Amino acid sequence: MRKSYARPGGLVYGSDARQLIEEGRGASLGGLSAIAYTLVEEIERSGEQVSRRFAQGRLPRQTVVPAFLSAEQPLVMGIVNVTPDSFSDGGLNAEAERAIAHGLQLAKEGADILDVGGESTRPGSEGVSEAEELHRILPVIEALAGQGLTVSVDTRKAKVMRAALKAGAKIVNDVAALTYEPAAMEAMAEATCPVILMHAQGDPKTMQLSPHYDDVALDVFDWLEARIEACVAAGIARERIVADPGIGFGKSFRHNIDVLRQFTLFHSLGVPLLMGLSRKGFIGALTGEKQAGNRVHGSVGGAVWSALNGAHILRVHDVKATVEALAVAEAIADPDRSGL
Ligand code: 9MG
Repeated sequence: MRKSYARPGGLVYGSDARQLIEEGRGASLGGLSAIAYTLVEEIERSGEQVSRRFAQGRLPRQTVVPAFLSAEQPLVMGIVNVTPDSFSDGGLNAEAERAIAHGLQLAKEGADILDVGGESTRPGSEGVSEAEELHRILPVIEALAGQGLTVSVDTRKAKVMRAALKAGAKIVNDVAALTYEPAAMEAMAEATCPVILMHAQGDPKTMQLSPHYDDVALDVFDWLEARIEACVAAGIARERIVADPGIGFGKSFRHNIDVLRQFTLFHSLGVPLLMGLSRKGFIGALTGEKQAGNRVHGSVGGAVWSALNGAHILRVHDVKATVEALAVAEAIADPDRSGL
């Protein structure tokens, strides 16, 4: 089967981008006001053959940035894991107390969204029961949302989605893109909140054993496109959907690099994009840092790359470092706007 794709290129930033967009000589990347694309890589795939050439052109579908995001700069989503710690004394939900304090600290550092999750999705990890997941996350969501903070819930399960929304979460982040159980799609069709659909090949327990793609960026694109269409058909408005290529989820080192290098391709989906690469294994492979906690600098480098390629949300552990790095990149691109 023959299929065409379009990957924006020739990117221009800041005041130059605004001018090109205004004059119609460039188009807004992902609906963002400070990034313009001036070229499109036309990609044709037929069986195993892929041809590529840059040309003047526009994407078939323009992303409209919904009100919960910003058309000016990416939002920073801080990661709040509520998973057991071997040092915990087993006291009255000590994990929740620690997670709440951590979430408040990330908000202080500039996180726009706090992503609360109670089930590890790291490679090789086992799932947890619905009851355990709820026990872990509900007090944390209630406390953080109660402080007026925007909370997303990181879960694959319908019952957890519903309970989290009731407890004050405003966004659902699903690493299984509503495929874990049919009820997840039903829960989201009944809700009105934004939903993040992430690509994964396989499940967390086995996904890194032997990931395979014909062409990783195009295969992930096709999969996300099909998921978006399935969600729209099920009654989830396109305006509620954010797509995420799922770095580290059933992808080798080289797959991750290829997805990141061609990240602008995903703007052709016509929905906002999330990038999550913080502290992941491929950053460790590139920097030589075996301990995830030592991967801050490499992660910030990847976050800035993603921002410059039009990510609407960056999911990160290290909020302060990311916010500061983005401020530098934004000021260089647009000094007049940053009040310099
Ligand atoms: C929960 N989680 C872990 N990694 C993630 C990523 O890259 N994206 C999203 N959306 N969620 C993630």
